Amino acid sequence: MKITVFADTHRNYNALNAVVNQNLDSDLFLHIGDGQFELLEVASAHPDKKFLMVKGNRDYGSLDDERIIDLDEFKIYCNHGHELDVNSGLEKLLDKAAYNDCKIAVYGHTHLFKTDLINGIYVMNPGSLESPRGKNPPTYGVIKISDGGEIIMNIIEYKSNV
Ligand SMILES: [Mn+2]
Repeated sequence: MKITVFADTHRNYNALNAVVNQNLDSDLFLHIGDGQFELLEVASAHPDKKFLMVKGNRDYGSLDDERIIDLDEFKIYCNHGHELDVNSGLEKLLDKAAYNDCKIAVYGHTHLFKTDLINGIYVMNPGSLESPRGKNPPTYGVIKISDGGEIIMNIIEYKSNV
């Protein structure tokens, strides 16, 4: 299984669209907030693909603040993170993931990519496709889950095709 993860696209439709088209073999596209308009536009162009998102602090309306994706082997906890104070640490995110019995926790908001394994929970921030911080390039994330349940997380630098 392949899950392509992005966050904080902040109206950069072109980058989001390119990443989706570069990863059409994904079983799921996951937007971790701050990009509802471009996500809806890209998703509507791919009705055969599965897209999910959570609400960022710059998103509006009745989107979910958190989502728990229940795969067969384990669950993924998704939260943009602004209400979990991710800029000052991951304790609340990890608590939420553990409380909800999730093996993977995905967040955004900091615009700083990260992959880690903390207290048995795989953690990913895909970075930002629009305004990365820390002198990083624009990035997104890919989570691959093998048939045996092995979890591999990668951060990938976004490069346009043109
Ligand atoms: Mn944000």
